[in-house]
Amino acid sequence: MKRKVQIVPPENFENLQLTPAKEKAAGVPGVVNAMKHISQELGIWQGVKLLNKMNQKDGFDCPGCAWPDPDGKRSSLGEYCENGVKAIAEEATNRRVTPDFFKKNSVETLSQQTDYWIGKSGRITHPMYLAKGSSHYEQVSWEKAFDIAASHFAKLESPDDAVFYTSGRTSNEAAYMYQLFARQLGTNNLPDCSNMCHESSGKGLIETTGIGKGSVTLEDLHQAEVIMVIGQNPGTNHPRMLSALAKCKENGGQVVSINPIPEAGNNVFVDPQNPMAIIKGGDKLNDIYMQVKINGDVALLKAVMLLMLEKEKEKPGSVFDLEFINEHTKGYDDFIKELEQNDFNEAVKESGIPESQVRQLAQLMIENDKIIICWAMGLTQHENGVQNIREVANLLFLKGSIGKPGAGTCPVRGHSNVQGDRTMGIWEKPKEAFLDNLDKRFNLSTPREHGYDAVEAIKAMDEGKVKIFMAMGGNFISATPDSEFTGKAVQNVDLTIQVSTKLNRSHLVTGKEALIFPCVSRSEEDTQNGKRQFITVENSMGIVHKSEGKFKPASKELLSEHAIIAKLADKIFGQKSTVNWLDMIQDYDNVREHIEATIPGFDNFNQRVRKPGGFYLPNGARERKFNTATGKANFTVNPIPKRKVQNGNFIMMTIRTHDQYNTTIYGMDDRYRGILNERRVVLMNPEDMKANGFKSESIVHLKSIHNGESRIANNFKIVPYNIARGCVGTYFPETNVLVHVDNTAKVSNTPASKFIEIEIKQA
Ligand SMILES: Nc1nc2c(c(=O)[nH]1)N[C@H]1C(S)=C(S)[C@@H](COP(=O)(O)OP(=O)(O)OC[C@H]3O[C@@H](n4cnc5c(=O)[nH]c(N)nc54)[C@H](O)[C@@H]3O)O[C@H]1N2
Ligand SMILES: Nc1nc2c(c(=O)[nH]1)N[C@H]1C(S)=C(S)[C@@H](COP(=O)(O)OP(=O)(O)OC[C@H]3O[C@@H](n4cnc5c(=O)[nH]c(N)nc54)[C@H](O)[C@@H]3O)O[C@H]1N2
Ligand SMILES: [Mo]
Repeated sequence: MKRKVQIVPPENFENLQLTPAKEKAAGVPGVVNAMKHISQELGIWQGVKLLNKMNQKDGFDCPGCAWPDPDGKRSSLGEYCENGVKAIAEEATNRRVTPDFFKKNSVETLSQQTDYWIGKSGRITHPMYLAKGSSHYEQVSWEKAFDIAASHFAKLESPDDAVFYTSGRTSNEAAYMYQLFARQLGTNNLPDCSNMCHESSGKGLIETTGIGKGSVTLEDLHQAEVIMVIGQNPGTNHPRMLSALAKCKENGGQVVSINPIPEAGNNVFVDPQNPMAIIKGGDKLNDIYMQVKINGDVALLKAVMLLMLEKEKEKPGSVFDLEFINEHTKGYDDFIKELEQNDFNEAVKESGIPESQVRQLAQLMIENDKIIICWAMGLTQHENGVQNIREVANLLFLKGSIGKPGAGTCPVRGHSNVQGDRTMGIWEKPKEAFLDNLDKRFNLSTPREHGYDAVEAIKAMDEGKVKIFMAMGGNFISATPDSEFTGKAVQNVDLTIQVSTKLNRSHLVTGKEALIFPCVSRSEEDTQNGKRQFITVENSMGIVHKSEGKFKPASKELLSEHAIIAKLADKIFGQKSTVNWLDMIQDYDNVREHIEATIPGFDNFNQRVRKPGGFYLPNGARERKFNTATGKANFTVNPIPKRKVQNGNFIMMTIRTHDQYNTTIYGMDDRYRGILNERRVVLMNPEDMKANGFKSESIVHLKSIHNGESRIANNFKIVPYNIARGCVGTYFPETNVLVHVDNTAKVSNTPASKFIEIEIKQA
């Protein structure tokens, strides 16, 4: 019998409370809020002990974001932020999901709960199995769990009928083993959360700068004359970045924020680790705030570059870095030709920003040449996401603002090791040279055909092509677009396997059979072969460093991700395997030796990573060595996007609250935005409310339209907010049901989660 599980979270309201949006980020309220979370999850003393180990050189890496730690001295108060504390509290919680919990609750009843409730039920303690047609998970031994999985792998007609998803928390070592496992099996079906995140950055940057990562270091941010923060909310999602912005300002730099809403951290920042700053009331971080329309960024950059060009023409060499352009770039003439075809007034209008402000920004660009552009999902999750990034690169190239101190590209990564996972080969489109290295090292013949990315994997599941779906972390059901469609697609799969720390919707909306492999988290001790192991991660700036868990695992039954992969692989490939799987978990140094032998930049890995602070990976763009197809930094042509919505409809962006980590809901408040105790809200400009007859807290239903198909989500409350006209904001994952699976970025195939055309109807 088919289980009737709920794919989309319930559409009930909590109890909305509106307060004024905050101007200041962090500070005392941040500390208080963080402490509240930690004491709820694990008690105050245990919490403080835990915090002291976070982001110290001998401690563990914060599982929150990928922002780098300072290279030099670390604060004795601990290098953490409010949201890092929440991330750790969530993972170190005392609550447990035991076999008894699963006995009491069927998957159907659990699926009727909100994601918040599901997540708060706690850490999973034992391997669990959901048999075909069964309503409840049952406890199984690891042996049995691996047997069940292996029997499915043995039945596969083609290795491409299996898909291996990765979320970005997995360590370098586990990621390396996981991709090797998939490739030994014979598939490149390795979609990851990056497909939904910074894929557009990777694609845009590889083409233009030759490396799919940013070029700057933390020190560069401190030295920059201008930092532009476009499409990013650092106050909530990368709070430690605020310290870097504050340093830049201390050194005389200026910060520009470009966003449809004025986010708290961009305005005033109070460093919670600096008592003086708390007393003083904080630094104003933002010199210019520009309220761009959703997806008005290319238009804005064009308008700015037109003004720069005008000045440059008056006196060649006075604005552009002609030496850099001549020596290091290709495509300048074509780029300028297209730029000149744009009408300045048109571009200004498309951006939604007053002309005087556009001129102000252009002036900054004309007068300075140590410029850094930081961005995140506000640029990548658009149909033209890749073009957005390419246009950012164009602006930096004009100024020669790359590969020198205080200048360059800064895509601010999401998950704490998402960048490292890619370096380790978690990618559906691997490079030949890397596969050749694997073949040589392990005596394999790895597949060359590219695999599915996240959206393609959903479509393959929908078409019944996928027999096994395995996920190394993450919450595929709630994180992916088109929830109903995706949920149904996943239910076509024969077996889904989740390697997880905490319960989430992906354990409830499953394949016909399902396995849960519970694993050790990053803050916990990992002992193999009687010896304490450490793992390594790579942060947003390409620094590889070690991380060692300090706390007792949540349950004695947990295995590390590494052990899970090794044992499963050993079971499947057995005696004949040319890869010695069990050897790798004798000591993770052995995995690191394989990494060193197959991935450039990891020479003397085991020695170098033991040095406090770790080491930088090679980065061509940082040294003006552009490893692109042309061997130069490539200018590109990116016309202003023409995507329009029908009259009366709105453009919706789906964003994070201050109280969530992607699909993990820490709490019900979006404190900085002043929206408390409710997630089903629509942030709308008061003028738009008036024009449409909505009042504060009016109840509405949302209908999205894409290529003539619609999707519906009911019950949201209108919240008056300072947001660009014609644009609205809602929270994900609640509104993922509205993101059509075909609404993706060209080239990167990233869901356009920041551009959804919707109709809003009074309930
Ligand atoms: N606490 C916490 N930290 C996190 C996460 C979390 O959920 N919680 N998630 C992690 C992950 S995986 C990621 S990828 C990052 C995400 O970090 P962000 O990208 O900062 O996260 P979003 O909430 O998606 O915010 C996107 C921002 O872009 C703006 N925006 C939307 N559309 C546009 C546009 O068209 N143009 C411009 N200029 N701006 C636009 C929005 O108003 C919002 O401020 O954070 C990471 N860190
Ligand atoms: N509409 C909309 N959709 C989006 C986005 C958006 O802005 N709007 N953002 C997208 C982005 S940027 C991203 S990155 C994706 C995120 O997609 P995912 O990475 O798939 O989702 P998360 O919510 O981060 O995954 C959380 C789960 O990971 C598991 N987990 C946590 N720590 C560990 C660990 O150490 N090991 C293991 N094995 N498991 C662990 C827990 O079970 C937890 O429930 O979502 C995307 N979806
Ligand atoms: Mo992300």
